[in-house]
Amino acid sequence: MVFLKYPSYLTYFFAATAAILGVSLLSDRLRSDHLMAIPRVVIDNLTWTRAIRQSSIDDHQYQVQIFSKDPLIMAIHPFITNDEIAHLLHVSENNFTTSLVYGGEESRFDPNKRISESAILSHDDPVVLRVEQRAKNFQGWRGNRTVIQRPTLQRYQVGGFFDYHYDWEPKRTSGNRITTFMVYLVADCEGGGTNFPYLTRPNGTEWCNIIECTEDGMDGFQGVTFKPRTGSAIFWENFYPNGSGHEGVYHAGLPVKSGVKVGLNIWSWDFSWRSDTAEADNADLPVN
Ligand SMILES: O=C(O)CCC(=O)C(=O)O
Repeated sequence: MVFLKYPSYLTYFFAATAAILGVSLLSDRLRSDHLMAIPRVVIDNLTWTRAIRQSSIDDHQYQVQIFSKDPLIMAIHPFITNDEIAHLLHVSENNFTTSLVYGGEESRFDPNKRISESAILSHDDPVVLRVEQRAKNFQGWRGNRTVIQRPTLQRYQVGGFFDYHYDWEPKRTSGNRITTFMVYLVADCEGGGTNFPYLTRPNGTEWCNIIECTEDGMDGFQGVTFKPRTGSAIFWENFYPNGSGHEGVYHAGLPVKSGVKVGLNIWSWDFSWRSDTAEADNADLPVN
């Protein structure tokens, strides 16, 4: 009996040790799987195109405030750094041309609707890629059919403006501009705010560093006017979830009264978007 007892104690001892070791190894593995799973999921969510995978990690930090939930409008500061601004201005220096408006089939200069100069940026520039990546990361995963249009600089001198409009293309039935970043690169100006006439100005003074709060500042315009602030961005969604355009994001670039304003448009296109009446299910890819 005694002889038999020892192996049995030893068995208990080894079994208990193995169990403790096993549990601790398993919990280590679970812990490390868990730790590894989180960044993997997040990185996948943030990864969009091959170009983005190849570009460097963007560690730019910014603060975001939700200005409106319907339509979704957010203020981001600083969306872009001073060095990035200097670079974008430098590479665009000789590329500005008169801005056009799109009416029907053709684009034309119409001084009653828009006075500014535009310069389209290249997707190949590493700083442009980084800023595009930032814009994509901000929006999370929107599917394989969402791409960023080549970002465009808009330069407004005194008297420059852009009349009220929507950013989406009303004639399209599939594929459209679903979101907009209006980024202020140069804001050495009086006037030149971005006005949304159908939005309601919040009570209180909390937003007054971002929007015009005084009657003088509103200058007779209705709704909400975002003040140009160097480095900051306003982001908004152009459509309701059912695919119809959101009237709340009708907007204008108000006249610049003195100085210069340079904005940067970053538009995301979603080629899965369908209008209410669309039958087509294969949209063309973007032209640029
Ligand atoms: O300059 C602005 O404030 C608005 C510009 C704009 O609406 C546009 O470029 O589509």
